[in-house]
Amino acid sequence: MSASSQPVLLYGIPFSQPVRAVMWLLLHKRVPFTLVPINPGSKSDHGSRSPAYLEKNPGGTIPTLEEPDTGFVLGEAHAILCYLANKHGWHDVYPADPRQRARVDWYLHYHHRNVREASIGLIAPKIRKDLNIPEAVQQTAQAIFTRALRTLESGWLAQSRFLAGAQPMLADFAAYVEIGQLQPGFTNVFDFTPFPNVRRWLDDMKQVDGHDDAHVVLSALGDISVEPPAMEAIKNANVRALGVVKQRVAEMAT
Ligand SMILES: N[C@@H](CCC(=O)N[C@@H](CS)C(=O)NCC(=O)O)C(=O)O
Repeated sequence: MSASSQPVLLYGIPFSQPVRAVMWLLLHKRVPFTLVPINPGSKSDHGSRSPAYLEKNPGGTIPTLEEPDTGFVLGEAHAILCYLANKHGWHDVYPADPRQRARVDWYLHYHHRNVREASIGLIAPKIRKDLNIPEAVQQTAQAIFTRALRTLESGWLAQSRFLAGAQPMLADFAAYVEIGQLQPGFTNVFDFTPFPNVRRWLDDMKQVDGHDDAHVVLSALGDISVEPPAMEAIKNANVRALGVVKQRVAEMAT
């Protein structure tokens, strides 16, 4: 960051999987940012469906990135990850070589309606009781997610250590925030026993710099497999995670 530039704004909350992917990349690369809390789905002033937020992101979802210096605003986590990597020239996570880069893009596109279904099938029913997600929708989402995980197990992660090669890239950040949240130690709502390659990859991803700080919200919330957490517990976990992010960003300046 140049002396005169202001930190980028990231709108969202740490419990959101796509917000976490962007947060993690920024922490990993030690880029200062301000996390502006926005409640997903809420029409209140600090909600993703408020008129002010919809002006920034017409889709009404978190995350959104804003550059105060340029006024540039961008939605969609994967577009944000790619933009940040392009802007900063982070070829280690988004290679310059077109074919290597395309392998990262391949996963980023595959993620939606496949791995991303974990949140609909396994997390939202416990965290967002207000959504009343029908049982049939939950089961379909769980089946789609499990099929996608089998694809990762026997394809992507059988061929390489990480999803797009020998080192963690944007594809891995995007996939881990969705898959990793289900592990024992976090929500513990999925049995990974039949997926040894995925388990190896999860362990490798835990070593990636910034992992622990980006996942404070999940370690604070803990196991939700037996009892769905109270709203207050989710709120407290988000508040604690916001505090840690603020602290880490403050440390970047020293
Ligand atoms: N494809 C979007 C999905 C974002 C998304 O689903 N965000 C959720 C929170 S995890 C949200 O904002 N939901 C609020 C709503 O849909 O009203 C991305 O990757 O950025």
